[in-house]
Amino acid sequence: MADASSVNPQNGFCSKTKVFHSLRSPAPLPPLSQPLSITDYAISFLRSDPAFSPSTTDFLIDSATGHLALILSPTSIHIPVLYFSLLSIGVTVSPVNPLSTKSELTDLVGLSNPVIAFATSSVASKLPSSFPLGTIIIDSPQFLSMLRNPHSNFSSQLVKQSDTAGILYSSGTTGRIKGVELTHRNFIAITSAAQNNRFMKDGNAPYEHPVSLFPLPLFHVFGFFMLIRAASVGETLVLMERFDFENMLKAVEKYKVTYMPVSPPLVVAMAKSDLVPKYDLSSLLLIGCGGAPLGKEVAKSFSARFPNVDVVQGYGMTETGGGVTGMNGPDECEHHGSAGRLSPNVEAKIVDPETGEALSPMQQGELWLRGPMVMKGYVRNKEASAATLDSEGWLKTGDLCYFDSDGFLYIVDRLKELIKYKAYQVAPAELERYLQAIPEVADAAVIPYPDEDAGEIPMAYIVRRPGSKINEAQIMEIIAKQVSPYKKIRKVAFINTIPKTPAGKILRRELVKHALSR
Ligand code: AYL
Repeated sequence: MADASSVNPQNGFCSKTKVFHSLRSPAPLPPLSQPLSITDYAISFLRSDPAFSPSTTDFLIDSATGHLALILSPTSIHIPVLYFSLLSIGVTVSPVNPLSTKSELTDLVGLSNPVIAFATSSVASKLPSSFPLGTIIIDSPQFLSMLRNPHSNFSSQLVKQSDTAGILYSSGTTGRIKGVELTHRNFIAITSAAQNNRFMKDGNAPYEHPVSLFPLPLFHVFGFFMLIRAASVGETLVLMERFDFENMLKAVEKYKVTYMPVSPPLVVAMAKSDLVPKYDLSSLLLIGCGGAPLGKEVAKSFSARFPNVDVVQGYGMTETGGGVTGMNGPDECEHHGSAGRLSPNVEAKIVDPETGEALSPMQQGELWLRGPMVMKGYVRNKEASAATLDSEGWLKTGDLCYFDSDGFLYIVDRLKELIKYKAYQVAPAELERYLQAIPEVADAAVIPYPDEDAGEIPMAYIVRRPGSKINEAQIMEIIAKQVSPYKKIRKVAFINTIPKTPAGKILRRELVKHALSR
């Protein structure tokens, strides 16, 4: 920790240590030795509501505590209760995209080793059948009776903050998908940092009747974090089972929604769509946008259409359990291109990727983060964990960034191998594996290609085997059958050789340049 007096009060930069600190006072955290689940930490507001009693049967407490539950379900009103219940009895929660294919699910199950699965009847058949405690169907009487059993004698004193609370999935900076291990302490820390960050343009006044609407899925870190945050600040939550833009507008009007956490394509749609003027959206006060870059021009055209709605960006990663910047002062709404200021308890460094040297404000380098919200590591993957977390606890984000002289973070580019289709992660290495398995393909590489609606789409460069006439549509169709819809390859180009380093690493930047110059 830097000596507080050496930290610049304007931008949080400590010139001695080259570390950036939050300008806000540290958020208080409970002593680490106190047994505490994220449920008990977050839901004090809900506990005072007599209608709410998260519970599970004693069967689960005896047999699943300390183990992992896989959850495969579209958003439903049962999901928050299920997450909070399982977390309260020390079951690790691992939510998965319900659109995943069978082979993707087999990979994930192999990674995280669940003892039980919870799934809706519409998707359960995609799961392997081999869970020791079976599969519980969420839309069944059995599940509902579990939720209605309020008399569990489990002692929440048994959950330690250092226990694993969630395993979410990310491809990290390189390679294929990994299980991100997040502890109760990680979620307590990210929640405590977010608890006091509501603000309005004219000061720090909290909203009188906060209502938030999630158009985002609850299996992704953004939704998971926003759910815990909303519970912990006592917001009314409006959830959407299936995203539909017009239904979302209707819900804002009907429930007088004040706040929406969204990803960039939704800000684009709100700024442009002809449906917007049909609805009374005057309750909206704040849009929090994160997960992928939001263009400055998009933010400006949104603000022109909604002059009374603040737009702030937040930056975060699965590996930090939620957002580590954003909503840390009213002036963030005036800095459209920035991802906001650091939240309490987060430290940051900007590191020269070549020399490893820590840099000053206005200099670009890789963003490194440290704080109690940073993941424990990638589950059963020591190599990737060691490459991402250094011995001093710094998380290497793989994002090229800088801080300006007022402490605002700017995300310039991605150094890591990651495509963001909307806010979803697509790992090039995973698609390359599928492409290389096609007999007519000699070699392949996948890169991000810019797209107005999605931000980026996965594009494949293919080297055909001699004599092969396989075409763009055939390649796209073969892959579409094997992956979740957001991972589909949406553009293909043919090339004679894939450019590589002498060590065999794909030179993706060269391919991106090539794609853009076509
Ligand atoms: P993951 N601007 C630009 N890129 C961003 C931003 C942003 N505001 N936020 C995230 N990214 C990119 O694990 C960046 O490359 O989590 C980062 O390394 O799917 C990567 O997305 C992480 O992708 C919030 C705000 C949660 C954000 C999030 C994280 C969602 C994405 C809660 O309040």
